[in-house]
Amino acid sequence: STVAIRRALLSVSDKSGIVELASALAARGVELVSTGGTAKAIREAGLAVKDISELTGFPEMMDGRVKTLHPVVHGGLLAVRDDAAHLASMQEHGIGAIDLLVINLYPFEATVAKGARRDDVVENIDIGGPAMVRSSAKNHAFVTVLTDPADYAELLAQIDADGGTSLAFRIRMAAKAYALTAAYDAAIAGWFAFADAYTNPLGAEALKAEPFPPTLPMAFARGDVLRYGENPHQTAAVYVPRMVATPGVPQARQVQGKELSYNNLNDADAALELIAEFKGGDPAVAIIKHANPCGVAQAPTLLGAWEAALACDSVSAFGGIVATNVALDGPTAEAICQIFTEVVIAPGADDAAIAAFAAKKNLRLLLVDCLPDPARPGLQLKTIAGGLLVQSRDAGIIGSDDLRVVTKRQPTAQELADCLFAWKVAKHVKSNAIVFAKDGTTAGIGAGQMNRRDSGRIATIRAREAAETAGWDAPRTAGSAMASDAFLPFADGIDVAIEAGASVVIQPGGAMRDDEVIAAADAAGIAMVFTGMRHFRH
Ligand code: 93A
Repeated sequence: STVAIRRALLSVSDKSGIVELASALAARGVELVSTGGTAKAIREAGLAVKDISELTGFPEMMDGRVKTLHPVVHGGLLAVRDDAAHLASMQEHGIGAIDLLVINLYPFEATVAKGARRDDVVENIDIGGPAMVRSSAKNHAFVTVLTDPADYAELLAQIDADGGTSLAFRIRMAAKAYALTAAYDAAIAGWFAFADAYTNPLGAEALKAEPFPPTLPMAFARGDVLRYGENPHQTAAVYVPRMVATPGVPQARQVQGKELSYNNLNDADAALELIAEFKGGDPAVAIIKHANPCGVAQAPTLLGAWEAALACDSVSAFGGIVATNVALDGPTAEAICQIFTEVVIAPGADDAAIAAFAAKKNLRLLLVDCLPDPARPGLQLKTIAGGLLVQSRDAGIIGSDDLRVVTKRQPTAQELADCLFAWKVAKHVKSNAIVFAKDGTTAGIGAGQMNRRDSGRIATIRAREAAETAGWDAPRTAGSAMASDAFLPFADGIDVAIEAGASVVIQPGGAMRDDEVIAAADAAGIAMVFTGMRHFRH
């Protein structure tokens, strides 16, 4: 199964090591054929090389778009060497066998990465290269294809040892070749679906017409392999888009601390997405446990926001994930270090903050360049038995203009502010979600229950315990806003708000019994606003 190399086609964009390889091949009696730039480099080194145009009888044309797309090239790569009919065709059409293809493709990803113009990116989509890679790899019984300079030395070693390449080597190189073309096309598809659509007016226009790109799974590449998954008996890895449109936790810089676990990544993402809702606003802190917030607060200072967020539920905050919407400062970092924290993620940290965290060796400190845009488009994936669910991410944002007051009593400006705060948090709480908030601080959060009343009860209990711990006269739910992530189906949904002492309710509305729910609120003197938008999160 050893195949001797008599003629080689060299066509590389990355020319590292190519002159050395060409000279080693020439020294072993191999005839060299090459495309424009590669031929030039080899010729300049004083070696004999035939131009591809001499083989094809056509000039390299159309800015190089058509150089190797010709039967004399693909016939030479694809012909089955022991098939009489194939040999007859070669004879008839003057096609010579090509035994070795040395190639690498136009640098598509590098061109995107350097922020090139759209037409430059498009020009860097290699067509002839992948075609030759696939032809050679298909015909690996006879042809060797090298797509990586790291394999040049092994090729020469095989030729020197056995006079040619082994089938095992050719199969290994063929597998690598198809992995390359698959990844290459995935990157192109990913660029069209993600990067181009979000960075280019042209691409954005196209996305509007096709708002749901189907080109998605191959757009991801495996990143880090994790120690284990959600539990130690599960294996796990992070996959990152080949074209990153929105940097997130996988792109964050880890300043210190242990390796990130699967749960760390998941929780840090929940923290980052929640705190991004407060991008550009007053300093805010979110403390996350098991992907749910246990305390969120916004205050004039970051330290104030931390203290308020912690006071919401200091029991659950133990071992939590903390996110801030502004750069960390020394006093806040020192305060965070007072309790056991798994991960801190922030858009920057000053020297004093970095120094404070350094004392906590295990704490993972992650810094991002900027917070993601909560309104950005994007896709969410979830596997189910036998399939994959894909949906656009929940980018819905409610402002005061979107609210419809449905009760006799109009909410005050402060109540409306509390409503919007509670609503932002509720969007990031697993359903069923009930969130009480007052003065820019969550008062009680109830998450993930199978009925809304239980979530309300839990939120109330949390608020009562927080008051006991802090020594407040009353739970913060008194005079608070209550947010419900989905509509209150029955009038008794208001009971929880009444019992907690809430003065205003924010909810989507749209239930069959809305009239009864509104009447119950009116009877209790509670103001209520409808958002017209639901935020289920499962
Ligand atoms: O524009 S192409 O898609 N058309 C072709 O026919 C073709 N043949 C080889 N690009 C083509 N190539 C690529 O040119 C190779 O994949 C390689 O990356 C590059 C080498 O060109 P040069 O030798 O001129 O530097």
